[in-house]
Amino acid sequence: MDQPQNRVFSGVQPTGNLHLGNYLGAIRNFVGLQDTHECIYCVVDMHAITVWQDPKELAANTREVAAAYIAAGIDPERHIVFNQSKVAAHAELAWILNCVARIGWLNRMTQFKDKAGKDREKASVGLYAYPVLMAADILVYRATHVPVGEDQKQHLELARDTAQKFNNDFGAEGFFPLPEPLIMGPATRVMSLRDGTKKMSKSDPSDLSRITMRDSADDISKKIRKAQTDPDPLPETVEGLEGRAGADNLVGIYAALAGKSKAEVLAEFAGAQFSVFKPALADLAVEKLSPITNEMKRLMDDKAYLDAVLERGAARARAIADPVIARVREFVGFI
Ligand code: AQP
Repeated sequence: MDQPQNRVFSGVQPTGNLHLGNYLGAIRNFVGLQDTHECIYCVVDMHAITVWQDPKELAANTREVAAAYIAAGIDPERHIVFNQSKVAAHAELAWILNCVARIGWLNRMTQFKDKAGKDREKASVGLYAYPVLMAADILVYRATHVPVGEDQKQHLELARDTAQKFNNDFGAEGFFPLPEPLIMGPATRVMSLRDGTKKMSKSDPSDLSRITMRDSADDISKKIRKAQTDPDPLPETVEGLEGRAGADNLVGIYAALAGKSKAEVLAEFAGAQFSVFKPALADLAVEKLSPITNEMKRLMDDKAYLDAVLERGAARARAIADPVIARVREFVGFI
């Protein structure tokens, strides 16, 4: 079986409130890889149900992520866009890898600790095993590269460890590649607008903490105006942002949206008060996000088109995954 050299796999959960962090940390980078890589972009609905999802909302949110991918510039004709639950090989490989990965590895995963919180006993088994399903998602396509935000780095390491152990245990040297994370750009970790020390996230109870991909121009301006900062003007150097989490976050967002480095942004705005910088950031965010938001809305009204994209993508995904899973069954000794 030939090993592809440049195959990208990544996914986003359809859990609603798709935000600027998902866009800058992941989706925008997905777009940029299309000319150099063979890309498989998944709406990971099986990951979403590791915490309770209303079934009707899950369906709508699945279409929303597909619409965001396409509106942001992913071409579903050249590359593969589909939702995970349509391709059974993800679940099948996840079970086998559950028997390869070790409990000690999962016990170290900080995302589970964060998401399960104090009530760990009541978290679903799926939430705990989530990183193994993620390993299966990647390995079932023998993907070589995985563009993700910073928060997913630890899960990627677990995927690499799992691939390596499978290859060793079953005498399958080189069968699963060790996937490389691609953590790209100045916004690999966009922080909450209300608390610059916390990641911007879909589940934050405060809507003011995030800019979503559905926000109107007014919403975006309002949220940036209310973003937490400090009374000092912007510094001249990146070092000057140390200990100023809110300011650092806004400069990082500006840099990512403008396609500049933080140093370049500071060269432009050094000494500026937030009363000057925030409106400039709001204008830039509206300029970059509004065309995507409008296209997303248009696509969301065309349910038949989105469903057809996902169906076709799933058929193409199965064509890659099925021979891999067939070979895995042989390695394991299933007849
Ligand atoms: N704040 C962020 N900054 C940069 N990248 C981010 N990503 C998520 N948040 C940020 C990246 O977006 C991709 C998809 O994430 P996901 O939807 O699969 O899951 P998540 O990381 O759990 O997303 P959230 O928004 O943080 O959801 P909740 O609130 O449920 O925890 C990934 O590549 C991720 O790195």
